[in-house]
Amino acid sequence: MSLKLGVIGTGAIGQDHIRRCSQTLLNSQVVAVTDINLEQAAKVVADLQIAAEVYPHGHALINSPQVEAVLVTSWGPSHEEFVLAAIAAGKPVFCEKPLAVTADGCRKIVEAELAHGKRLVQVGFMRPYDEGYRALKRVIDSGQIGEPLMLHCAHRNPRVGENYKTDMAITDTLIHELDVLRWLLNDDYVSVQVVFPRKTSKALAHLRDPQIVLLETAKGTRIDVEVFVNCQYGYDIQCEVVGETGIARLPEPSQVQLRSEAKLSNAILMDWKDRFIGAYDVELQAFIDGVRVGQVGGPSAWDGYAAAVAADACIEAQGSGQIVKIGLAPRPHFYD
Ligand code: NAI
Ligand code: ISE
Repeated sequence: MSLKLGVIGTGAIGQDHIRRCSQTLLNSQVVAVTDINLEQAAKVVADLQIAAEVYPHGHALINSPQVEAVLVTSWGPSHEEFVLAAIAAGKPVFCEKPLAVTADGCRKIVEAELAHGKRLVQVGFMRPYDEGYRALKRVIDSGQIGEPLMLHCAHRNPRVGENYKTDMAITDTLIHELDVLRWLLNDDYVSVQVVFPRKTSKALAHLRDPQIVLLETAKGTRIDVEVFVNCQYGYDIQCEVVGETGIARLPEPSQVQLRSEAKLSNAILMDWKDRFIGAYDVELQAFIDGVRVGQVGGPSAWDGYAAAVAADACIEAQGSGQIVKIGLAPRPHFYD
């Protein structure tokens, strides 16, 4: 039997996830959708030719007996409310990043899940499902480059819209590194500083872009992440791990190498949807399979909380220019 899913939020990633759950993945069926823009929700149902009911709001969808599990793909500030409602209804919930826009919000979700007594939440951090990051982790874990000492990373988007503010470079963009680098290194962050290089003329007046985020982990590994969201040339994710005896780099997504007109070239992708398409498929199939056997896994509410604690410190560091401590409480055994 297919898992009956309800999707809250039919914008860019909502549509993408509805398409993949309806057309690409196994054992899932989208039976309910909603959005504050109900016309858009109805249009998505019609365009994708799925038999899904449009609900008036997220709470009606969560509490519908038709819905067995919930996907939250609405704007970040609405995530906390919907995830808490899904936990209260005892329904598994896949929530796009960020789990909540503040660490306090994530903490409430962790506490609600602990009180429920069983994992219900998977956070949409897809990078741990990306083949390239998985290969990089295998090399680190094998000991082939010794202990990781430094990481040089970049998160570049071609451009962003006018609603994108300076703090979103942390909560919307860097949040992926804040999650995946903890997972890659099996370590937690202890401090952060944010520095701003010369501003690009391609960014709108209100946005400070690029930024360099300097993190330190509990084991003493130093990480620099360049966040540059108006780089123009492509969607480019880089990660280089410098170890004691060697260096390991995140592989480039595979593209045809072209010899033409006296040039040797490789295309660079322009869109996050294409760069991580395989990872999105695998993360959601894992959620569906997990729910069907009663075992939700993958990035947890605790991982969402840990990333949010670091994000809060990064935002403070953006404002002060100082080194800010990152204090994460010990992880409850529930999340081991
Ligand atoms: P979007 O703006 O294209 O779509 C968001 C949709 O949510 C809109 O249609 C809006 O009307 C709807 N919405 C807002 N509040 C709502 C509410 N209270 N109830 C119902 N619907 C509501 O944004 P996008 O790009 O689809 O992002 C959505 C979420 O997914 C964000 O949290 C974003 O950070 C995350 N995201 C994750 C990505 C990833 O790589 N994992 C990539 C892109 C987005
Ligand atoms: C977007 O919301 C994403 O999650 C993308 O993966 C990220 O690259 C982009 O900066 C965010 O705005």
